This record gives sequence, C-alpha cells and structure tokens, in this order.
Amino acid sequence: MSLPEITGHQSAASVGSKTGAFSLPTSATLSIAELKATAKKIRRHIITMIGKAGSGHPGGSLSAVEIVTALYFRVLRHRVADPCWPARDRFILSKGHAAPLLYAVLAECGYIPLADLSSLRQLDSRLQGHTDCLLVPGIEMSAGALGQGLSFGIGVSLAGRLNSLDYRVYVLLGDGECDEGQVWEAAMATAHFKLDNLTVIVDNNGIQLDGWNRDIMNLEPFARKWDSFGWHVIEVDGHDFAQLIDAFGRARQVKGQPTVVIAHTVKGKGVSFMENNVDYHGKAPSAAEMEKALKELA
Ligand SMILES: Cc1ncc(C[n+]2csc(CCOP(=O)(O)OP(=O)(O)O)c2C)c(N)n1
Ligand SMILES: [Mg+2]
Repeated sequence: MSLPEITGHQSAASVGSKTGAFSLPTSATLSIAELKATAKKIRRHIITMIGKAGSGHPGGSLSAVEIVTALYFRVLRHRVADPCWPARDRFILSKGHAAPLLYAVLAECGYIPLADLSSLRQLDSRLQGHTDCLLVPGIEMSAGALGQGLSFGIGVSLAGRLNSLDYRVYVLLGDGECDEGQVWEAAMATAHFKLDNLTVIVDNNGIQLDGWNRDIMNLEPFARKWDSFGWHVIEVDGHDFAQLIDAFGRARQVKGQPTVVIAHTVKGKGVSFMENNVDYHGKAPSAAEMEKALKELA
C-alpha cells in the first residue's frame, strides 16, 4: 500500500466520519474499522520483526499502536513522496525503543518497503534498534536516550512559529520516561512559550524497564502535574481510536497553551502473555511465543 500524499487534518467535528474540515485523500481517512484492522497488522509486524531479530522492545511498541496509527492515518498532514516537506506535521518518537512500531507504521504508509521490516537490528540495516533520522525517511529525530523528545519538539515548534508555518508537532513520551528531569524543564518551557501547536502524548502504560512506575518512581498525581505546569490536559483510553482522534481535534482548538494527551494503555497490548508483563519490556518472543502471539493477532 502506498500513500502518495496526506495533506489534511481531521476536525474534532468529523470524528467517526469521513468528512473532515480539509480535503483528505481516502488513504488518510480510514474508518475506525479500517484503523483497527491496520493496528492489528502493525502488531503482527512488531511481533514478527522482533521475533526474527531475537531482540527488541515489544511491550512499549504494542502499547502505543493505536496512538501512532491514529496519527499517521487520520491526523497528521504529511506526504509520503516528500518526507521533508516543510509544511508537514512532525511526529517525534521520544521513546525511541519503540522503533519497531514506528518502522511498521512508516512501512504501512509507504515510506519504506514492507520487506525491509525483516532487517530490524541486522548489521548494516537502516532499521536499527533505536531510531536514526539520517537513515530512515519519515523519522524526525534520532532517539534512544530517553527524555529528549519534548526539548527537540520545542525547537521544531518554535521554528514553525518563526517561519510562519502552521504545522503541528506531536511528541510521544513514555510514562517511565517522565522520571527524567529534562521532561519537566521542557514542559515548563513549552507552556512559557505558549506553544499551542505542540501536543504531547504520554503512553501511560504504568510500566517502565523493570517494574511498575508506582513502585519505582510514583508519577501521580500525573494529570495535575501537567496542569500545574500550564498544560491543557486530556485523558483518554489510549486503545480507543475515537477518543484519540477526538482528543487530537480538541487539542487543535486550544489556544495559548500546549496540550498533553494522557493515553491510558496496557503494556504489551494485544498479546495475552505480554500484557502488563514487565518481562516483555525488552525481550523478544521465542519461536513458539511468536507463533502463539500471531495466532492471537490473526
Ligand atoms: C536516558 C536513558 N536512561 C535509561 C534508558 C534505558 N531505558 C530504555 S527503555 C526504559 C524504560 C522506559 O519506560 P517507559 O518510558 O515507560 O517506556 P514504555 O513503557 O513505553 O516502554 C529505560 C529506563 C534509556 N534508554 N535512556
Ligand atoms: Mg511505560
């Protein structure tokens, strides 16, 4: 499948319908049912890629599937044939270990061939374990060291303002990543500069590398923290496409402050034995586990 050009946004009013405020090519206006089918395909890619590579991060890739699928297939203004188009909306994956998810979405969009997915983490492959923006078209920021995506996003957002470009900036953070002080320095700066063209999404799956956030570093009251830093806060079920699309539509209407969408998700979502299982933060499925997972995702 290839998407030649995606040049519009959904308005909040058009959630669940195919009539956006802008004219969108069919490929970018997938129905909720089509988005769900795409999400399942993406999950299958993630399992297959990581299983074949023998290493990688399935848990935090699976938890953010609906978030990234909704963005690329309903929300972002982008052109597959022109990945550096100056007016494109920017998606910044700050939690760079979820690279398999982004690679799978970029491949389903047509930025890279689907066949390339089988090269994940191979020597000389451009699909390394963490994202490299110099190697893969469509990737905005090289990532892997957590905590930097929002700071980078602020620069991109300010550049848009300076250049009078109306693109929007979306930054995906992990919840464990929010243990990093840099995230909160950046959160303070985003509100200070009133960057209402920037939206953060937190993949709030409750788990980080080796345990539950509530045991390692309690983030609560999380929504109130963002609110007190000057952000407009929206909380959604991060696996519900209608809620996600609605939230992105509402974020566009907010003026004078940035928006954070706290997306409540399940780490390992879609594969029974990976769900809420910290073991699969950074472990590949065995051949038998891969078969079981793919059966569940059939
Ligand atoms: C600066 C930095 N410190 C530590 C790590 C190692 N690390 C990789 S993933 C991870 C946990 C991240 O948790 P979270 O943000 O909740 O990610 P998710 O649950 O979405 O996988 C850690 C500590 C890193 N990549 N970068
Ligand atoms: Mg997490």
